[in-house]
Amino acid sequence: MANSKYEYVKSFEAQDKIMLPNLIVARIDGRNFRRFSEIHQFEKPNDRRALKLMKACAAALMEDYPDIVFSYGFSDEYSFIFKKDSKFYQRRESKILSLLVSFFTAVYTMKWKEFFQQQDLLCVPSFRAQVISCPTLEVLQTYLAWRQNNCNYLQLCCYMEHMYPYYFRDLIKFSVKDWQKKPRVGKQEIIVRTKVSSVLQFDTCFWKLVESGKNESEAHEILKVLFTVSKHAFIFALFAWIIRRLSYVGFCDHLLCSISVKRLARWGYYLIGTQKQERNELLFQQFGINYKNIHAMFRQGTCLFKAQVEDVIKYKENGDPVKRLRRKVMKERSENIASKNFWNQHPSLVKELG
Ligand code: DGT
Ligand code: MG
Ligand code: MG
Ligand code: MG
Repeated sequence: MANSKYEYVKSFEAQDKIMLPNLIVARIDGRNFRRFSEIHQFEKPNDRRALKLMKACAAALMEDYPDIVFSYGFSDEYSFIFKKDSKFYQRRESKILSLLVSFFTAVYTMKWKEFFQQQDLLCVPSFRAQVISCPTLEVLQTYLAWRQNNCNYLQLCCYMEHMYPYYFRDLIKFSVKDWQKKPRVGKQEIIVRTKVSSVLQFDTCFWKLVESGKNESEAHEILKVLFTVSKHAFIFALFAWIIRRLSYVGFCDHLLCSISVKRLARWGYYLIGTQKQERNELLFQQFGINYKNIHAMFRQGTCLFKAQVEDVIKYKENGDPVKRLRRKVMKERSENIASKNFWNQHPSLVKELG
C-alpha cells in the first residue's frame, strides 16, 4: 500500500498507543456470567472447576505472551500485567485487547471438557477486556489491592444475601479488625464489615446444606444456632464503636480511660473465632470438607507468576538431557497482594515493573 493512492486511509486509524512509562494492565471479565454460571450449574458460592478453568486459560495466555509477567484473578475476571518496557504490538490498546480476549475465550472453550467432564458447554462464553494504564508501580499495587478487595467483597455480598434477614437488619457490614481504622456511617445504618473468612465459611456451609437436600430456610435455621453468639460479638463491637464515635466530638473522654475500646473489639473477635471452629466442624463432619484447605483460593483469588526453571529440551545420543533456562508460569499462589510483604517477597517482579 506504500505510496499508493490508498495510503492516506492509514491516517484514519484510531491512535491508541499506551505511552511509556505507563504500565499496561489488561483486565478480562466474563460477560453475563451470572447467567452462564446458572446454566452450567456452577457450585455456589465458588466452583472449583470454573476457577481452575479460568486459571488454566490465564496460564496458557501467559505462556504464549512472554511480555505478561504477572496475573491476578478471581470469579470470572483476570488482570494481566505486562513488563514495564513491553513493546508488544507497539503498545496499541486495540490490538492488545483483541488478541488477549480472543485467545482467552478460545482456550476457555477448548479446555472446557478438561475441567467439566460431566457438563457440556451449553452456550457461548464471551469476555470483554479493557486496559488500565498505570503510571507507576504504586498505582499498579493499588489497582491490584482494589481487585483483591473486590474479590473479598463479592464473598461478602453472597453472605449478606443470606444473613441479612436474620441478623443484619441494622448492622450491615462489620469487621472487627478494620472497624477501628475506618468506622463508616451509612444514611440510616451503622456499617460494619464482617471478617471475610467467616463470610466465606458461612456461605460454604449454607450451600452445602442446601445441596444436601435442606431448603434455604432450614439451612438458615441450622446455621442460625451457630451464629447466635456472634450477635453478642457484634453488640460489643457496636458498643465500642459508639464510644469511639462519641470521643471524636470530645464526649465521654473520661469513659475512654476506663474502657479499652481495643479490648472490647478483641472480645468480639474472640467470640466470632470460637464460632468459626464449630462451623468448621459442621462442614467437616457432614460434608468431609476441610475448610482450611479450600479457603485461600476463594478468599484471596489467584496469582500467577513466571519463574526461571531448568527445562529439558532434548536428550543427547548418550541419553544425557540438554537443559535450558526457561521462564515458566508458576502454579497458583493465593496471597494478600495488598500487603507490603507480598511485594518484598517478589523482588524480581518489582524489578520488571518498577
Ligand atoms: P457482567 O460482567 O457485567 O457482564 O455480568 P456478570 O454476570 O458476569 O457479573 P460479574 O462479572 O460482576 O460477576 C460474576 C458472576 O459470575 C457472579 O454473578 C457469579 C458468577 N460466578 C463467577 N464464579 C462463580 C462460581 O465459582 N460459582 C458460581 N455459582 N457463580 C460464579
Ligand atoms: Mg462478568
Ligand atoms: Mg458487572
Ligand atoms: Mg466479574
